[in-house]
Amino acid sequence: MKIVEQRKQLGRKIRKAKNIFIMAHQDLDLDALGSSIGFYSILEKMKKNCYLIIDDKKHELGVSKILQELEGCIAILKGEEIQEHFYPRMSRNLLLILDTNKKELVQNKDVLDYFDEAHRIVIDHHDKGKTSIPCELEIIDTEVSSTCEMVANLIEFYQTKIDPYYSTLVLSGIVLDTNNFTLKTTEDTYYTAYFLANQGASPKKVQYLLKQDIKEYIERQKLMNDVSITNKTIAISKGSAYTIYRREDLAKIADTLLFFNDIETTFVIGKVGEKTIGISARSTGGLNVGEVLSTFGGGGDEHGAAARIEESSIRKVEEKLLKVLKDLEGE
Ligand SMILES: [Mn+2]
Repeated sequence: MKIVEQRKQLGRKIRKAKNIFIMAHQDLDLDALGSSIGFYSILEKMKKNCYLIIDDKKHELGVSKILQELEGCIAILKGEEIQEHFYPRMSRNLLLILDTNKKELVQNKDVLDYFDEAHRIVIDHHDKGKTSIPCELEIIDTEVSSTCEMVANLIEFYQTKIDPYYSTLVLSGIVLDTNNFTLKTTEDTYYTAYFLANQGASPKKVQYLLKQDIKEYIERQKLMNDVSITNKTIAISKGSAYTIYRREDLAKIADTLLFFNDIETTFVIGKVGEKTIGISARSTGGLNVGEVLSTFGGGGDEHGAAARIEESSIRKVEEKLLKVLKDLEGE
């Protein structure tokens, strides 16, 4: 539990700060939002002025339910508003970056410039890459299921009394990122879920937050119409050449394909823009999908990875993927 090991440095920075801003990745999901709110409630108990920075224009279903329910309970700012209300770069401002460590993925890139390296903290469970945000303190634990699990460990360590509703939100991030405790789930993950349930988290409410839009679901399942199996264990699925999918749809189908017998690695290829192809990959181990997709300029780790390829086609990307897989096999 890296977050508990590094809690002293973290605590020191938090104690010195007066205004603390929490910013997660674009296209907030339940892990990004749940961990932000979990952290927010720790900071509130420490009597800090805290703010959530949200610039997303559209929210997924679960996130918009939460934001509606929380209306008026938490302080939310747009990135540009920081400048209006606070002196940027003031030494008592602190930025917490959650559930991502990459510059291009945060809610608002400009916000990074308002804080120098000593006043930025990254807390994340994704691998680092070329575009990782420089900061004095980073707590990155790729062994852990989710950022929510990290924040829950901190809540437990500090024995912060958190509202059952907030515990529910933190649990929802764990359920999302582990795909219902099927991926990256360790005994610690189950323990954390137990801890949160003990704090009043409601599994029923988590299921409500995870409910999906049926039309989007049906659209997304079409990504499974064209699946081929290579080397008995690798499933490669392709989207229609006429449909543009959301990145998270590719990821969700990559998760789903892992549910099938013998399948250990999955790749989902689909259009994510007019001429942009996305690939999302998952693996239960054996084949390092982060390594595979790095040949496409993507990033990730052995369990999950993604890449975007500009000016390409599904067919070209599939051909290259098959070649990369063949080369790896020969090694
Ligand atoms: Mn996450």
